[in-house]
Order: sequence, then structure tokens, then C-alpha cells
Amino acid sequence: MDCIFCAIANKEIPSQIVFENDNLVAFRDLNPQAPVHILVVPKMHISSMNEITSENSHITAEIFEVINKIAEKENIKDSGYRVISNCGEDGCQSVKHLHFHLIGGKKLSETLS
Ligand code: D5M
Repeated sequence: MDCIFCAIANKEIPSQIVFENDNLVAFRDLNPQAPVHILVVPKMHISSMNEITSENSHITAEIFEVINKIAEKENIKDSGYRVISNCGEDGCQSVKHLHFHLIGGKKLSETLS
């Protein structure tokens, strides 16, 4: 399977990793939309939010715990931030490996669509 985020998780291609543990990796987005733009992804290949199940949802829970820690480390915890996961065609998901965008470091737009 040809998956860019699996390749990042396996260190087959370089990325700016800011956090890593056995289950997940967090790295800076190649095309940052804000001063802080980090992607948090499970190391296990899960294609999208549609594939979250009772067997793997503990990893998603862990991702949100880690997002909290990264926000603190990046100094955006108090000012605020946004977490987005695009899903499927209408959601404009371009990489078919579950990922959560952590975006902050500036006042974000009020519109989500
Ligand atoms: O977002 C996919 C995101 O993945 C998009 O913001 C660019 C980012 N991206 C793609 N390739 C890389 C690499 N190699 N390093 C870091 N970031 C990357 P989506 O929600 O699927 O539209």
C-alpha cells in the first residue's frame, strides 16, 4: 500500500516530527495554514474517521490527549486552537490515512465551511 503518512510513521520519508509514541506520530504540515499547523496521525493505517471502531478508538482517544500536550508545548493552549479531520470527498480529505490537523497561533476564521 502506498501511503505517505505510513511512510512518515515508518521514517521512510523525512518530516518535522514534534511528538511520537508507540501508537501515533505528530509532525508539521508541509503547507501550514497558520503559525502552528501540526498533523497527528495513528501509526496504524486507518483510512479515515469512517474506519474508527471499538477496536481502534483507543488510539483516537490517545490522539486527543496528545493534542492537548502539544498545544501546551506550542504555547497555544491558552489562546486557543482548532482541530479538524477531513473525511471523504465532500470533506476534501486528500491523504487517505486518518489525521487530525491542529491549527493555531493566530485568530482563526469563524467559518468552517
Ligand atoms: O490534509 C492533508 C495534509 O497533509 C495537507 O495539509 C498537506 C499535508 N501533507 C501532505 N504530505 C505531507 C508531508 N509529506 N509532510 C507533511 N504534511 C504533508 P487533508 O485533510 O487530507 O486535506
